[in-house]
Amino acid sequence: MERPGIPLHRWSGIAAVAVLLILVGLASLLSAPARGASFTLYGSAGQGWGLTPTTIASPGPTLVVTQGERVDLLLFAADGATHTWCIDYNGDNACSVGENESGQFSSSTVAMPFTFWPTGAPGVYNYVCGIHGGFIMHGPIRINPAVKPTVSIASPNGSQQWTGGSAHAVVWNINDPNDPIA
Ligand SMILES: [Cu+2]
Repeated sequence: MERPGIPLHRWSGIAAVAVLLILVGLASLLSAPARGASFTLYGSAGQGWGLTPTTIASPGPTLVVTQGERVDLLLFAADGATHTWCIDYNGDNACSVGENESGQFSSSTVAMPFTFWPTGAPGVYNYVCGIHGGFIMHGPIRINPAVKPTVSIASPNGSQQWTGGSAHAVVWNINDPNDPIA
């Protein structure tokens, strides 16, 4: 459409600048490091779980994660025995299919990394060992519901008349309670 005082070809240039700025903004968001929960856990068949090898207890430490958000575990076997780690969604003191179970780990010095996305409904469960069960090797894990991030455009607000040949900032505010961004 033609606007008084601003030739049509200028609008395409303005649009290009605006699109460029938006793309730059998106790129900086997408390249931000993935955020989520990460824990280091030491398991022991006779003692339970701990965040360090000297703080192993039963129950183990409370873990808090968010539904659908990435969780990174570093798993050690403090007693050198073979263990797995899972979330006991069905409460049977064992690891079943669909319970976010790790692979086996048995080293007290070399961590086995395990990344997963909690599949269960928000709530409090026990994490347990798939080999020794959850009678000693258990601890609480809380899955919080995911909260959708919000974004709003602060500028332009619809009343600006931009001309070509100069840069204009496209400003937005983003809020993500699960992954706060400074
Ligand atoms: Cu075990």
